[in-house]
Amino acid sequence: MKEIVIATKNEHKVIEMKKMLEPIGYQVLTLYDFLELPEIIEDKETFRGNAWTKAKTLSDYLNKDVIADDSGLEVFALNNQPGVYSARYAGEDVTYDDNNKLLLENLKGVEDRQARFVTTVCLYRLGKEPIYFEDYLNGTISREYKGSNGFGYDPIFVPNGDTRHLAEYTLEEKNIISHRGKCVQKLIKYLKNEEKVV
Ligand code: ITT
Repeated sequence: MKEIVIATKNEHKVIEMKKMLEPIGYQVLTLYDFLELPEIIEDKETFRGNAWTKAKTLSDYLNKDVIADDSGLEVFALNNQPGVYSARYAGEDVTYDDNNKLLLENLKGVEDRQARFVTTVCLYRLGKEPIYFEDYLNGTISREYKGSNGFGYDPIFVPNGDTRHLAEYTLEEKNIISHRGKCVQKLIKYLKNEEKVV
């Protein structure tokens, strides 16, 4: 069985990835499986740069293959902000609600509320070139909050073609259309095809 490390402590991501990778022959390890980990500074200006930094730092330290992802929200009228700063838009150690409030404040009086979520996954394997997968979820930023599922900007994000806010979706519904869900599907498809070739 091939070992692969998922660079996250997010329980939801762990369960989802295990479910997809184990059936195709991977033993999935997570950051919970290691007592000591290096400090990872996500200081790049792109999602790809941050996903690579996370994956490379861990792979070098653990001497194992690693899958890392980075995600965020790009608002077109705000020059694609908050982007890579999505988690700390309102500052360090802030809540999701602080970030949402600031975003709505910055969009006051703005008519064009188009935005997209982005996920980039980096597959970093020892002795191989890193491979990247990217996907998006397009939508608009609402003026009011709705729903209590999900996390982050979900209560103020309305996917294109729907009137429901993302925080009103069940996890299963969100995974089918989401930037992260689709990106992970691309990764799995790639690994499955590779299996067939080898
Ligand atoms: P990791 O430890 O896995 O890096 P993180 O909180 O940094 O967790 P991400 O890199 O996936 O998570 O996302 C960065 C921020 O972008 C996150 O804190 C949210 O504010 C926002 N975000 C990302 N995906 C989102 C989603 O599906 N729904 C709402 N907000 C999201």
